[in-house]
Formats: sequence, structure tokens, C-alpha cells
Amino acid sequence: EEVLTLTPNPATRDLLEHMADLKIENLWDRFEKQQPQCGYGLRNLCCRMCQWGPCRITAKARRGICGRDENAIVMANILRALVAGLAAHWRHAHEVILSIIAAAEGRANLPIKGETRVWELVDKLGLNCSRDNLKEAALKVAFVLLEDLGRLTWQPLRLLEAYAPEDRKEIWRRLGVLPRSGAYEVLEALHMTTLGGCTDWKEMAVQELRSALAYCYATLFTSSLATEILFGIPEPKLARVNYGVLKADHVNILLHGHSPVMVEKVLEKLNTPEIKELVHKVGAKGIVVGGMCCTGDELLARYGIPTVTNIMGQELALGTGAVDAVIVDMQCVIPGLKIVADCFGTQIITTCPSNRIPGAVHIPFDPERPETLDKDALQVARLAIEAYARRDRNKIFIPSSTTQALVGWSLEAILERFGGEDKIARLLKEGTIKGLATVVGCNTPKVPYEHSHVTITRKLIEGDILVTTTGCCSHALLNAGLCDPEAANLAGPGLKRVCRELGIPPVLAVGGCVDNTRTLRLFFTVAQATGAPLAQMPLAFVGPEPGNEKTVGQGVSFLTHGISNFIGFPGPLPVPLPSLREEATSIDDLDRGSTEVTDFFAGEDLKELLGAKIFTEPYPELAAQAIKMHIKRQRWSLGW
Ligand code: BF8
Repeated sequence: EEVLTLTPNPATRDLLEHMADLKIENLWDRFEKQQPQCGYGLRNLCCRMCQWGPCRITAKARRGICGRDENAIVMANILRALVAGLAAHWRHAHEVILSIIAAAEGRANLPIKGETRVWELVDKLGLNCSRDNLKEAALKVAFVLLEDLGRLTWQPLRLLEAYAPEDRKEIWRRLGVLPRSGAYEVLEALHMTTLGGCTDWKEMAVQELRSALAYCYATLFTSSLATEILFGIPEPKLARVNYGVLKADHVNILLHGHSPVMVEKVLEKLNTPEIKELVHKVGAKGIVVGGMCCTGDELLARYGIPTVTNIMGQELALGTGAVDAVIVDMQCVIPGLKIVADCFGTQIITTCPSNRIPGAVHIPFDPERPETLDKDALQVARLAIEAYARRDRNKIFIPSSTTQALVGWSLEAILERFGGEDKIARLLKEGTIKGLATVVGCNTPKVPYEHSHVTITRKLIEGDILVTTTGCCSHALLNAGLCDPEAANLAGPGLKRVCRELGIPPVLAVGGCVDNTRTLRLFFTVAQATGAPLAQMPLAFVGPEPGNEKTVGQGVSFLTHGISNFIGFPGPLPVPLPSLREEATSIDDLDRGSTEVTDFFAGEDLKELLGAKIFTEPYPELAAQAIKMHIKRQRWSLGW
């Protein structure tokens, strides 16, 4: 019920009702069937790290069978979630880096369009390269990125050394949280948390911070920069988004997942005379390509290819009955997608060996065997077009909503449009813009779909806070029209004036989740221009609808840089459940999960170490208020 009344996109409501009429189950139906969910699991108080358990902490049993207490259980659960997310980004980075190597060695028919990024990395990494050989330089850079993914002996991460602010490095060195590599920290975290391993939650918290730095510099930075090396740095462009971009008389193809390498090739093939002829042959008027999740964000930023929706809208997109094929690569492709696809005869094509779906056609991309890439991409394109002929035209319902957006906000594009970081610094200091916040992350069926993302962001821009966004949140904000320059009207007086002068929206969609590094680099650059330390700047990381394990590392990455987190429900930290809020003073400590771990991350201890902490607030209006107060406090502390 709440989804229907509170979700901001009218197309969502229409599609939920359409699917209900057709009696097609979706994730909200399955969510209902899962109620009530396990209270121990919800508080992270369940331990499943050996075969003696599962154990849970109750008033009667204050320890697991092995003797682990609640703090050790909660902290181990959070650490395992973070490194699971790290592994996902690691796999993404690995594919893109190996693709650069294949391109540079001439084994793959792939471009190296991001020449500026190659030379920037050559300089920052201090590599010795001749300036007239781009491929050789790209190859050298790729091998350094690869080392950061997998080094097993002690040496600082090269990308961390190259990009992190000096004052932060000093703090991390003092805390002993500098990582070896992405792979090493995943293995060490799993090792620490296995039966009979580390039971000192504070040491696991140290590993959490270390793993977050590996996550940030060895996988996020590498994925984002490596993709820019291959396909170029995005520039601003106008686009139309939302379910209404689909067309009943066109072949509708959705591209979904995270790594855009195979997808770029498929796009190339969709433009060939052979495929155009096939489109004509199957009786379609043309092709509509739409994006979902982070692959969608990437293609929107780079080419203005329309995005349709995010992780929780993927079944709804197929519920239009107008989608002929979904080409998926890795991560955030839920099994429910195939269930709905089977109701409409939609062709699902998987392209990553890690992400198989029973019953789907599998045409894998392997960057170490790239010789067949062109042939395979053509085959994927062909299958997608042929699916049009099988579409059941009686079940089609395409909501009419489309929204305009100005997208493609790479770091370079933002700085150029503002006229440099000094200009942003001046606007912040004089208070025309009060602060910068990044509102990002997944969706969760535990709260009304996209309601928190949109509500918080509206309140922040009203309060003259400029917002950047990525991932599934960006789809919510794009579809709500907040990335349209016209949304300047919804901003407070200062931000509105800036948006009008520069022709920008108050919410800048910077790309997929790995492109949170664009926001981080923006924060670094602007902080440096103001002369203030990062931890004192009016900045915030906001993750209102956490879902995937990958989000844990996103938040902690910003935290390690002194940027406080504002997380919705259910965040990784056990807190009083919203339904118990009124009774929060009377519930005993166990209802909060681990008080020591919660108090550490959400309290003054972490603030003292890193200059930032985690706030958890499930109610979006209150969360927006808390963020604005935080920004105000930061400004006061700087005398701004
Ligand atoms: O990496 S926001 S549901 S799509 S994890 Fe996944 Fe979450 Fe969406 Fe992209 Ni990010």
C-alpha cells in the first residue's frame, strides 16, 4: 500500500497495478511473503560463520556456541558485508583492466579513448613512458592498476598514494589502516572472521577501515578510471529518461549490470547495416536502447542513452511487456527478472561468466580471450532484434512518463562548468551554496520505493545544498526530474541563482556507483581550494535506501576521508527498529544489537579518529533535517 501512495514516480504505481492485473508476481509480493523477517538477522545478531551455528544473541544466550559475543558477531557481519562488496567491485575492475591490456596489446578490437586520463595517470604514478605511444602508456598504467587489485606483500596502494589527500594519508598511517591490495584485504577479512579467528571487535573495526580503503582505491578508483581510459571522460549532454522512452513499435533493448565493455561493443553492432536490415525484416520501426542500474548510468553519462530504472524497477520494466531483450553483465541482476521475462517471452542474454541465470542465453565476454568479442557482440545484437518477432502485443503497457535530464557530470565537466574549483570554494565560503552532499545507493523494499531518495534530495536542494548522485538513487532522482536544469526552480535562492547562471541542474548525476570516486575527487579538490581540512568541510554522504552489500564500503570509504554518513534503514549498524522508535527508551540494549560497535561508529570515538561518524535515520524528513544541521555545524566550525 505504502509503495503505491508514497513512491514518487507515477509510472511505478501504474506498472505495479498493471502487473497485479496480469497476476505477475514481483519482489514486493515476495517481500510480503517473507514477513515477519528475522529480528536477529535484522539487527545483525545472527552468526553463520561456522557449522556449529547458526547462533543468535538473546537475553538467555549472550554468546554464540564458540563464545563469540554480540560485538564480535555484529562487527564480523559488517566486515564480511564490506568485503563481499569489495569483491564485486574487484571483479568489475579486473574485467575493465584486462580489457585495457587486450586493447593496448592489439588483441581486442577496443578503443583507448581516454587519452587525457592515461597521461594523468602516467604523471601521477610517475611512470616512464614515451609521449608518442599511447598504447604503451595505457599498458603500463593498466599493470599498475592490476597490481593494486592483487598485491600480496606490503606496499602502499599506488592509486591511494597518487590520489588521496596528504592529511588523510597521515591519519591512516597513524591508525595502521593502509591496505596492501583489494584481494589481500578480502582474504584477510574472511580469515579474521572464521571460527576461532579474531574475536576482538576493535581489531575487526580496524580491518573494516583498511578494507574500505582497499575498496575505495583498489576497486572504485580503478574501475572508474579504467573505464574512462577505454571509453573516454563523459561530457554534459541532454537526455530523456524514464519508462516512457520505450516505444511499442520499436525493438526495445535494455542494458543492465555494471561493466560496460561488452555492452559498448553491442551498441556498436546495433548501428551496423546488417542489424538495421534485420530490424526492418522483423517489422520494427527502429531500436530503442535503454539502461538499467549502473551500466545504464555509465551509458547515460557517456552517450546520453536513456535510462529506465534501477534494481527494484527491473521487473517493472519487463512488466511493460514491451521489452524484447535484456542484455546483462554483472551484479544487481535479480532472479526475479527472469521470472517476469518468462511471462512475456523476453530474451535474457547473460554476458559475464560470474552472472549466470538458468534458462537465459549465455554469450560470455572474457577479456583474456577477446578474439571473439566482435562476433559475439553481433550475435547478442542479432538475438535481441529477433526477439521482437515473438513479442505478445496484447500485454503491452508503457507508462507515458519521460523526464529531461542534463547528464555526463565527470569531475572535469563539473569543474569546467563552474569555472574551476576556486569558484566552487568561493560560493561555499560566501554561503551561496551551503554545502555539497552526495545522495547515492540502492533501494530496499523495507521502505517506500524511492521515497527517501527523492524526499531527502528535494529538502537538501531547497536548503541550497548542491547534490551529486550515482547508482540506483540516480535513477530515482533522474526520473523525478531533479537532474533537469528546470529543477533549479526547486532549489533555495543561492543554489537556484548558480544553477540558472551556469545552466546546470541542482542534482548532478555523475555516473555508476564506482563513479562515487568522481564525487570524492570533487570533494578533495574543493576542500583544497578552500584551505579547510576535508573533515571540517560542509559535506555529507547520504545512503537512504541501503540494499546491496556493496553499499557498506561506499559509506565507509567516505567515512575514512572524514565525511559523515547519513544512512537509512536498515543500515549496517544495528539500531532500534523504526517500529520500536516510540518505545526506544524502554527497550534494553540487546534490542539495539551491539551497543559497543554501534556506539563506536555512530559516536564520538570514531569522530575523534576520523573526524566523521555514521548517523542512522530512517525517516527522510528527519534525515534531511539532520544533514542540514550537520552542514550548518561544519560551516560554523569554519567560521563561514
Ligand atoms: O553498484 S546502487 S543496487 S546497481 S549496488 Fe546495485 Fe546498489 Fe543499484 Fe550499481 Ni550500486
